[in-house]
Parts: sequence; structure tokens; C-alpha cells
Amino acid sequence: RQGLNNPSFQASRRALRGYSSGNLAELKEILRISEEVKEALATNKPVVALESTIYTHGALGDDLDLEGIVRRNGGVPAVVGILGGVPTVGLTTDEVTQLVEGPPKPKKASRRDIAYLVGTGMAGQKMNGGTTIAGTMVLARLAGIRVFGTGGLGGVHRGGHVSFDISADLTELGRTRMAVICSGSKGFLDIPRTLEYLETQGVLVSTFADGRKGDIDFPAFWARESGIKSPFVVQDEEHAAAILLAQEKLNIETGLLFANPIPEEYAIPGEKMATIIEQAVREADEQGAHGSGNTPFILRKIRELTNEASVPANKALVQSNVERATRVATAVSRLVS
Ligand code: PSU
Ligand code: MN
Repeated sequence: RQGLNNPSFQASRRALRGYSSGNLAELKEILRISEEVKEALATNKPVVALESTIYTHGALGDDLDLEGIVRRNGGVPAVVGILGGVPTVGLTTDEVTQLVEGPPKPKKASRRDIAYLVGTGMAGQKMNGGTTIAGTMVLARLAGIRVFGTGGLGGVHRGGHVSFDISADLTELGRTRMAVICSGSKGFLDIPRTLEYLETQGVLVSTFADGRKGDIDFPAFWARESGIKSPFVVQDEEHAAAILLAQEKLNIETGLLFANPIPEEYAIPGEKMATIIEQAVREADEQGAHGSGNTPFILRKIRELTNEASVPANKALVQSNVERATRVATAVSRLVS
């Protein structure tokens, strides 16, 4: 039974009675934070947020083991998602499986979708949501997490200056303080305009140098080079942690992007992906895959058109980013203790 008269909605109404907006304690009654993540945050352990859209709509399979990578590097993973209408920080492996497999089939959850999925759950229809980078940032920030490791950032789509298809990941970085470690944006996006947009949003964009000298490119996902110079360079994880803490001490509530180029041995040259990307973008257009369905359509298409050859590279870079994010979180813990 759905609607305002069903018993579960009446129960939610009782829970909400006396609620005043902006009360942090009550907010935390709605947000579920796992005991492990709560304890880790309270004792200053390195916590790394992980997104769940990568599992629900990422077309990468289910053996990424990002949680294991965080743990093996001394951190505590916090997979974020909306399970049965409950916004959760710190999903267990079993819960991630439930989220991905349903029922119900998971929705892709960016900032705009969160309250819809949670409120609809209160009204009796339990929905699942895989949180995007933007959605994950919103919930992880509420929990007090500082660092997030993932694969590819959403961006300004090709032709986005006409269609206005610009990922909410970019505006989220503009408003939510979190260090996001990723490999740049996929080549189906307009990388120069993505960087322009991030600049407008006041987002620090910086790339790990790892001892490289001279100009460093902002990476282009499968390729280490994009032909576009990274606005800033960070030397190592300590350096990234210091910048994050400076932002925090200055009370600037804006996100920070730390780009980590794909490991050299997995890099795929730009030209090789270019024709595949052209075709994927064209088919998305022809088949009307607009709005939030556009990115998942293109991700699936690229996987198909490369006969899955793009998958090992994609996995390797996400895993490398999550390892790096764990080291940034560890450096932050060290600096604040
Ligand atoms: N790019 C990728 N893999 C992904 C995504 C983007 O290479 O899985 C996902 C991320 O969750 C990202 C979201 O936050 O897609 C962006 O979607 P949109 O463009 O609709 O904002
Ligand atoms: Mn979009």
C-alpha cells in the first residue's frame, strides 16, 4: 500500500513530529552510518567514501573489491548508497549486493534524487539508489568524511554548451567540501569545458606529479595525457592532505579534485578510444539516451564496442585511485592527531 494513509508513512510522521529543520542530531536519525564507520570517525581513523553508482550503473562487474583495497591499506571503507529508502554511509558487501540486484532495481542517485528516494520510502515504497559522485559527496559530507576515491568524474558533455548537459558532479564539487580522487573525465565528455566549469565553481583541480617535472596534463581517464595542462600539481598524499586541511581551517565549503593518472602499464592511447567514443556518443544521441541515462548508456556501449577490453584498464585505475585516496585519508588522520 502506498500513499499518505499507509501505516509505514504514519510511523514516519510520528518519527518526524517535533522535528525542526536544520537540527543536526535529528538529521543523523535519518542518515544511517554503520557502527564501524561511526567508530572510525570518532577515533580519527582514515575513512574513505566509495560511491555505489559504479556498482549499479558502472558496467564494471562485481569484483572491484574497493573495500578490500581500503582495508589492506589501513583504512575503513564507507560505501554510500540508498538501500530500501534508507540513506546509508557504510554499506556492507551483502548490502551492496542487495542494492545492485534488488528488487527493486536501483535508480541512479545524484543530489536531486536523494530526498525523492528517501521520502518515497517513508511513504511506503522502498527504493534503492546507487549514489553518483555528487550523491555520495552529499551523504558522506553529512557523516563527516573528508576523502573519497572513485573512477571517472562526470563533466560537461560534448555539445553541453548547447544542451546544458553538465554533470551535477561539477556543481557538487562547487558546494561540498570533500577531497575527490579520480582519473579525470572520460573522453566522451568535453574536457576543456569541464575544467572551465570547475574553475567557475571555485574547485581546486590538481594532478599528482609522482616525481614528474615540468607541465603536467590533467589526465583523460584511459590516457595519462589529455593535451590540457592541469591547473595545479600535487607532489604526494601529504601535500594533498595539507591542502584539504587548509580548505577546512579556512572554512571554505568547496570540494577539491585530485587527479591520479591511470597506471602507465594500463594506459590506452587516446586515438585508439576516439573512434569508439564517437560511435558510442552518436548511438546515445540516435537512441535518445538523454539526461541521467546518457552516461550509463555510453559506459555500457564503450564496454561492448571494445569487447570488454576497456574493462581491465578501467578497473585498474579505480583501484589505484582508491588506494591513493586511502593514503590521503591516512595523511589527514596523521596531520590532525
Ligand atoms: N564516469 C565513469 N564511470 C562512472 C560514472 C562516470 O567513467 O561510473 C558515474 C559516476 O557515478 C558519476 C556519474 O558521478 O556517472 C555521472 O553521471 P552524470 O553524467 O549523469 O552526472
Ligand atoms: Mn547529465
